[in-house]
Amino acid sequence: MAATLPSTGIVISGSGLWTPPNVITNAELVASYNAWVEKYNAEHAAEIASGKMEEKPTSSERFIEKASGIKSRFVYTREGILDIDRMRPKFPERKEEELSNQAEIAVYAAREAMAAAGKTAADIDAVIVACAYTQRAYPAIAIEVQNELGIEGFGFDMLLACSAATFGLHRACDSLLAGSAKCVLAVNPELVTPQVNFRDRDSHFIFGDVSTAVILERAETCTSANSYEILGTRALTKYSINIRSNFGHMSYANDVDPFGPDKLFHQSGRKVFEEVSPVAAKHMSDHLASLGLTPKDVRRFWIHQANINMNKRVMKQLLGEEPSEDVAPTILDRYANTASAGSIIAFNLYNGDLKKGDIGVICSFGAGYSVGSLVVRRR
Ligand code: CO8
Repeated sequence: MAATLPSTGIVISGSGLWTPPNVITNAELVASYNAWVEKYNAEHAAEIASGKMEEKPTSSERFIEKASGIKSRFVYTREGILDIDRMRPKFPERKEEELSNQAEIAVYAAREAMAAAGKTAADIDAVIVACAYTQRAYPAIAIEVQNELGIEGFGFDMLLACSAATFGLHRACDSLLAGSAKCVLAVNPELVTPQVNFRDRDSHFIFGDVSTAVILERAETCTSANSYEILGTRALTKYSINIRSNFGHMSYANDVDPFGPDKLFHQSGRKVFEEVSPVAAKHMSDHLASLGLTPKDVRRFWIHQANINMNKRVMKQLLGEEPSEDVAPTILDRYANTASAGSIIAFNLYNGDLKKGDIGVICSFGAGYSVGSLVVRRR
């Protein structure tokens, strides 16, 4: 490790996590999927027998756990997801005067992060809502969150799929460095189950809902007993159509089914696995080197949580060996893939034991493709 490390002078002074109260296990998900497949195949028995249609294969708990490491996921609501005549969550539409579902979960995590950082609304002057989807186009969810918390200043939404949270932290850090904000609340209300195709065998098991939040400020204003100095941030994007959702405002004018399968999450999972893993490992290695650090100098990696095998591969490429849970904790077994929030959940749950001077890396990777990292040091 270099004797003197560079620093941005910006700190993470607190984080928050809202975990939904509802769980769906792999067994429940597979039972529902397979019941739907059985019904589908029975309804199309004649076309399948004549070769006009292919029989749909069943899903399996064994495959899901082996291929992804996911055992269960938290969901905002279970209602509708396992019902084979619906297979999507049921969210009663709220009145325009009511708090939106996404702002509601953003506020839960935000309040926890503010308490951890010892901040009140009066201390904060910027809100970034960074996540894979926002439930409406405008007004920005961030402005609703700002209003609900009583924060003066400005707020905006930012979409970048799996890297939204880290890129949101980058924007927060840049705003603090530029002096356009003095204390930023960056929130990730990942309400993703409405975009999961629960009738797609390849991806019906991948996602869960969650909300995370982080407070960033200048070191001079930080009073938190548990804070992390940001040594540097690094971002990379490279266009790929291998993870995609075509849902958007153009659907109304496209004369297509606005709820068709391509409007939901879909991916070529194997290609993503092969293409993104080496990029993520190189990204972290290059980022650390630019700061005078090596992967071995890092006490803990809080990395994106999409797939256990992918995480192991990225970390093995980086460290030359598989990391222990202590070095790179896993949360996806119980949370599944929570879009951009995975690395922040890991940070929230597993940072309290680090000692002054310990180095950590927060890193996300996924759709875009995109990779975002922050190298931090415990204060
Ligand atoms: N049950 C049983 N068998 C199955 C199932 C299933 N459910 N699904 C597939 N199989 C079979 C296949 O048919 C195939 O059979 P065969 O060998 O006979 O052809 C076999 O299993 C192997 O299939 P795959 O090669 O596809 O399986 P993998 O080992 O690659 O595992 C994964 C599939 C788990 C999807 C894996 O490829 C993966 O996780 N890849 C990484 C993808 C990733 O991380 N993507 C990130 C996406 S998230 C993101 O960027 C944020 C987007 C915004 C959030 C959206 C929220 C809705």
